[in-house]
Amino acid sequence: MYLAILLTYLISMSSYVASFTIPSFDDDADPVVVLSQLQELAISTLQNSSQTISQGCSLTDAAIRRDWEALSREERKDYIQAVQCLISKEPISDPKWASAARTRYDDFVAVHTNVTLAVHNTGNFFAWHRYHLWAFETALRDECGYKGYQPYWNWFSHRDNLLESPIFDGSDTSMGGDGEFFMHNGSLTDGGTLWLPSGNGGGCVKSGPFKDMQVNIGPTMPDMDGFVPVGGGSDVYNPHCLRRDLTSYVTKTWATTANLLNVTIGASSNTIRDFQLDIEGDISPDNIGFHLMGHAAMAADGADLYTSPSDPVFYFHHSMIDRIWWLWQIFHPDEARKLFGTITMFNNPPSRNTTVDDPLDLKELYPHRPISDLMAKGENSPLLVGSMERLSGHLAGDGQHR
Ligand SMILES: [Cu+2]
Repeated sequence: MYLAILLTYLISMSSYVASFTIPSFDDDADPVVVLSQLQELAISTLQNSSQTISQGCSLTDAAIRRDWEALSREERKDYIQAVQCLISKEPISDPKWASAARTRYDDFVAVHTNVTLAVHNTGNFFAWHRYHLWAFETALRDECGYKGYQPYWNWFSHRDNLLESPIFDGSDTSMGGDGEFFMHNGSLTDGGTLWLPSGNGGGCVKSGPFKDMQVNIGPTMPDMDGFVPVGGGSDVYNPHCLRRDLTSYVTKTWATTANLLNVTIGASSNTIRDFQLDIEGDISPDNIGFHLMGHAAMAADGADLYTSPSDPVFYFHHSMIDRIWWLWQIFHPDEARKLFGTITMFNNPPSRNTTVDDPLDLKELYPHRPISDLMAKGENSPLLVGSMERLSGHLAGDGQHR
């Protein structure tokens, strides 16, 4: 994850500005191929920038987040086991703000739920989710013996049929399959302004390792028709089964080469403002943006603005969001450490702009770190200094498919 930081740090320390020629891409090309070409371009940009990193780390030392599809069966099982381990552990969050949390896994749902209005459509959106993701990954590693890093969901693979994705195929090396069929009339997403058709699920996940998963928090603000909110957030204990309605319509419509190119090197990529508005779906009424897209494709628990980390695929989705931010940062070094937005969701109520000194709030679960820590502003950043095992990047993106 911090490879992005390292890169921007590197660039800022030198008068050398990464230069590269952007090859021309075709909107009709396969988005999976285009994404791996963009990644190669990013890596070679990094390699050409410098060989060493000031904090004693180098490109070759950076930890690597990988595509779930590139993991072996054994690696997938190790990851699944680590998540199940977190689910089996006691929570450590304070019941004063997380009385509904019953497991260590729930701590991460509860904290997201608790700070939702301060971390979406705000200036800290990318950085807060980067920190939350790192915290979850660190818990898997430090508390559950996981040796790898958080895998990501490449939205462009199996975009036409999510049921075929190794993440969702319901096999024993998946993150569970679709929900059972539940009669409903689609979902109302994007703040209730856009109707999306139903998939074939909507009920409890009934296949794969998470088929018996109990969700304890939410729904607080679900999009799916017939999925009734309980009122309240991390203070309302509402044990229910994990529900999904895998909706390939969503990925088919928006996980396109044109949208990918637009946010990484195209018209929406030139400023942090446009990049962020595009990812969060606010730049064009025709495009819900990659962030909402991933959530809406899971639907049900995974699409709840507040409690979406209830679905473990949340972390796969946000790992991919983080990867796109990382790619964008490499291609736009002058914008890479800038922020766009205020400290309130959609600036409502009106508030000041976010600054890189603002703390990222994970309650008492992890230290409140300034945003600059996650963007390599400070040499004194505790996350950067000498913490090799904490570094994680996206170096070997796709690897071999097995
Ligand atoms: Cu979120």
